[in-house]
Amino acid sequence: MDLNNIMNDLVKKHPGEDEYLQAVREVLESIESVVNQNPQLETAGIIERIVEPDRVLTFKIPWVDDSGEVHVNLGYRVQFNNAIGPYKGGLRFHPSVNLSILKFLGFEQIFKNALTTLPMGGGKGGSDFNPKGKSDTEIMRFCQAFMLELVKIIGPETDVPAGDIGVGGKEIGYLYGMYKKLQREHTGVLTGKGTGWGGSLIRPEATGFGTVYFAQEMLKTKGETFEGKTVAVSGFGNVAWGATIKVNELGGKVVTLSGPDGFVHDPDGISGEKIEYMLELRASNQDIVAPYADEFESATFYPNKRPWQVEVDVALPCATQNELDGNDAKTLVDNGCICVAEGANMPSTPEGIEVLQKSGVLFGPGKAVNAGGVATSGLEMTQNSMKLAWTREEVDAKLHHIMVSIHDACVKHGMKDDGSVDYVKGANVAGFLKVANAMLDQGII
Ligand code: NDP
Ligand code: 2IT
Repeated sequence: MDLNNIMNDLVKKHPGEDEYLQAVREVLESIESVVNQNPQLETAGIIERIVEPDRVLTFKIPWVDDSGEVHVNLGYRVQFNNAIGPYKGGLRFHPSVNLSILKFLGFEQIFKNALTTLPMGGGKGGSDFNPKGKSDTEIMRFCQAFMLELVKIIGPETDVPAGDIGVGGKEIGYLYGMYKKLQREHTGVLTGKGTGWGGSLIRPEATGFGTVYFAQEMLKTKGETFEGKTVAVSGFGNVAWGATIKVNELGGKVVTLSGPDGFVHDPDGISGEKIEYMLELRASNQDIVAPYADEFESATFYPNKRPWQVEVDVALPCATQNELDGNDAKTLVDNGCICVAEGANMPSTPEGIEVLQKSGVLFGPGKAVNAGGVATSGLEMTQNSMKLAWTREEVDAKLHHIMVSIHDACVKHGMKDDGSVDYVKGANVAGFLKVANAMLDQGII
């Protein structure tokens, strides 16, 4: 089967949707041999059906700011694939949000969710609303206005949104409040809820913890651990925070954080009160990481630069898509980096991935590495259904187990003749096979 034809058709149908096309291309390149070995996939049109979302809801969100001015933002929910469970995936509030970005994220989410071993389909949503500088009441009114539309297509057995960039516990609370009022029911329709009203313990930490658990397994394949390793983290949000905590616990030293304004280098390591300060920085809604270097004199701020120029053993990109390119990858390799594990979604460009893989650096793609966030969302859904709450230790043990099993799946499907592991291929093939087999069983729908 010629996957190039499918890709070319998609490029014609969706011109300019670069991030979406980038994500599809990477998966199709990885699964080519599996598709050729399984002709029933072609007969059932699996590839043509899996690359298009089931449906996309777009809507406008009018809201009023504190000074009485009216604003109109765009809102979206992409319901991509529900072959193995209800649509599941986060909401992103960021000015850069557009359909291409949400389709790329929704597409990745299908395979990521399949890897978790839990019954969740793929979806994503969000808005071009910019939370930067907004007051709490403005964020509340915006979330309420957003839910007035989103409510029409979500439900605990249909589609279960969660957080992503710009959407954390606070926003989930406001969204949930409006859903509950409109539907007159208290159900697990969103994950990442407050732990006093249905949220799972460990969910805030889960993506970062899972990222480091996965990287730990990658390092193990080379007889290495985090003990004594220097680590570059990008971003300073939810994922960066969780990853920094766990690297510290495992004896490693995080020496960088970054924001859209540049990065900070703290050679003394980001631990203790400095990790607490990350939460303050994030809550300030100011969109900049620079104040860290004013607060802690061991740190230096580098405006408009990325953290990949710092000499480290391990790099954990935890900010956003396409933040680590071919040149960054080359610098990391030249500086002796042995492992890059993606806490963010698609942070490395295709050129970046190629440089890392060709240089023998352990490279873990986001859909495997950062699956701990949505996996713990799945555990939150389970607890909500059972009307039970598990302890921190129980959830953490399940998260750890899931990350090890995702690593095993990547090794199983990505092992190369020379004994090294192509984690990109492993993750794509394992995730794809699970969803494709479910689609085969369920007929042409
Ligand atoms: P947050 O909003 O908590 O943090 C995002 C971080 O990235 C912030 O520090 C943000 O700064 C920074 N950032 C945004 N744009 C840029 C940029 N262009 N350059 C450098 N830094 C930037 O989001 P999350 O931590 O939740 O998400 C981070 C990544 O992890 C995203 O790719 C997301 O899709 C992915 N992810 C998140 C999961 C979750 O459970 N939250 C699960 C799996 C993946 P600022 O806000 O100041 O712009
Ligand atoms: O990209 C992701 O996996 C997330 N933002 C988390 C999604 C979720 O439903 O928990």
